Amino acid sequence: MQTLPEAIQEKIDAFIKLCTPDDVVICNGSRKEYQGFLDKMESMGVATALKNEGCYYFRSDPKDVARVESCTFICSEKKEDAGPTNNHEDPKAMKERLNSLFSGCMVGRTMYVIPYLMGPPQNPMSKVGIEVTDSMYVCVNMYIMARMGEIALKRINEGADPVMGLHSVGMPLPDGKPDVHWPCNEEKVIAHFPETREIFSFGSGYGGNALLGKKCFALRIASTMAREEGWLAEHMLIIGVTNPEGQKKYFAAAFPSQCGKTNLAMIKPNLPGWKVECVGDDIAWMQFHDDGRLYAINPENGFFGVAPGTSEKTNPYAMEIIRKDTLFTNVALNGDSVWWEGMTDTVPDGLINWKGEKHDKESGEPASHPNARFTAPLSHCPNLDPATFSERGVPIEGIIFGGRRESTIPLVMEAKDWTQGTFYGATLSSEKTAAAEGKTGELRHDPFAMIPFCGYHMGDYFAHFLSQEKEGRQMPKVFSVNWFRKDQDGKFIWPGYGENMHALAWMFDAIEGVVEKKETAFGYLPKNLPIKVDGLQEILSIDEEEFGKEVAENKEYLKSTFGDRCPKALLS
Ligand code: OXD
Ligand code: MN
Repeated sequence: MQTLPEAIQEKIDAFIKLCTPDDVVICNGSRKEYQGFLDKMESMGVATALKNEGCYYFRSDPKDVARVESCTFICSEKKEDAGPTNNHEDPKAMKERLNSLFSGCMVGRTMYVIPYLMGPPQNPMSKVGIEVTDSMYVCVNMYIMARMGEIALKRINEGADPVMGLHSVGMPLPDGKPDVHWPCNEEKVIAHFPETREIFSFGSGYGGNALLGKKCFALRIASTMAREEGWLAEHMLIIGVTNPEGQKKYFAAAFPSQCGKTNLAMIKPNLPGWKVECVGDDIAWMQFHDDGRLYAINPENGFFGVAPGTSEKTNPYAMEIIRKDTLFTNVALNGDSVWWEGMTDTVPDGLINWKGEKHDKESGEPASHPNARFTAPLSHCPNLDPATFSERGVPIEGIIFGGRRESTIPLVMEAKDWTQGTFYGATLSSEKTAAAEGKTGELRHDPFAMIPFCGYHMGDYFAHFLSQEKEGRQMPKVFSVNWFRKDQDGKFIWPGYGENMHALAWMFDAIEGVVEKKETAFGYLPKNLPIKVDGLQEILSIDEEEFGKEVAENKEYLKSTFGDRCPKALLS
């Protein structure tokens, strides 16, 4: 039996009193425990074992398939501290609502207490959390995505203060009522209390709504901790790039959801002599050290990647990662293996779609949900960077901002200074995708790709980012990229994937100061790249008039959205 420090036990006792589960289990995070959960779910018909070793298939309720931003709240004491881009609720009012929602919500279920560590065990930047949940699906996903059990308990017992999270699928089972394959509730609430560093999530069992270590802790709560403590919690991948001479530089890159972040994190370069290694594909915690350099860690221990579109062509490393020990959710079943749109050119016969029905190829409906996911261990990544779990983190020399834009934004450009770089981040925008609810295709402003994930006022966030520039610090160079420009016929101009290495190599050499650049008021652009692509010069240039208009519109957006809390330096 595991024990917890008294103060933490008291909080858990309060959760038990509120949720009234039939049973309580403190997870030890062992492989045996993990396998036990999977076996149990398999016997219940919730998980399907697949042909590949350690691989399982899950299907969610069709009403629970993505993050629910409309039900996600920042409950800061003052409304203005949540800012105009978050839903705000008064903490007392929200606690009342939560008390009523959570009251008796675990009747007939077991409560699992998951102590977990975000970040490499040896790294002082790592942080602990406790997720209390009634979902075994959450337990097995947390096992992969975080470091769960003893490792975190040890830190907690040594005095680390965990971020507390209470999660329930919101479907009690009174009087022996039978369970359903994916319990959830029509009413969903994902509430964050930045001042007390607590998370309450009700009604959804899916992804970022339910795996509280990820978006809720590592971004929303961590961003508020980072602001207070002077570091950065960012929606960024981390990669190490090595040039043919063997020099290495690390980059962090922010892209809105479903813009190819995982693919870039695992890029197999199509440029002789260059190597890219992956530290993380979604979240970076970064801090300047005494040597004046910015160091980053990946707080996660796994990949929660979007499956559709992943193939041998788009992401061969991901295809290798998911060959074993992987959980698949909402993909299509293909006999005893899985399939999704984009995996192969032709759709196999006999698929079972993500809703559990025979797939009708003629229907025009996809067989997998567009936000179907794989959950797989970081350690399976064939190009995992050797410093991923280091005590110090990795030194970041370049920060990249990229969106999905059909026009205007060039393939790659370099900001002239940190302020212009912060402007690139603050004005990031992208055409909408399926990771969150809403209409796809619309242009959405997504500063720093953090709109759904910043735990406080974005205007203050910009100021915090700007304030990182200090005497004695080696500021990373900042870049903007866009792989998604289209020609007049609506076809993508840039081949993308492995060829994105050309842009990475240019950025690497720009940091080294060994490239030829075109100077514009808005940043530096490559004169050329050693690749044959129709329309290359078009995407290596900006139309200064069109770009100037975009900049003016962006300033208007920043002013009208963030008002006085938008730093003046971004508006001048
Ligand atoms: C994600 C997202 O799930 O950004 O990583 O939506
Ligand atoms: Mn993400």
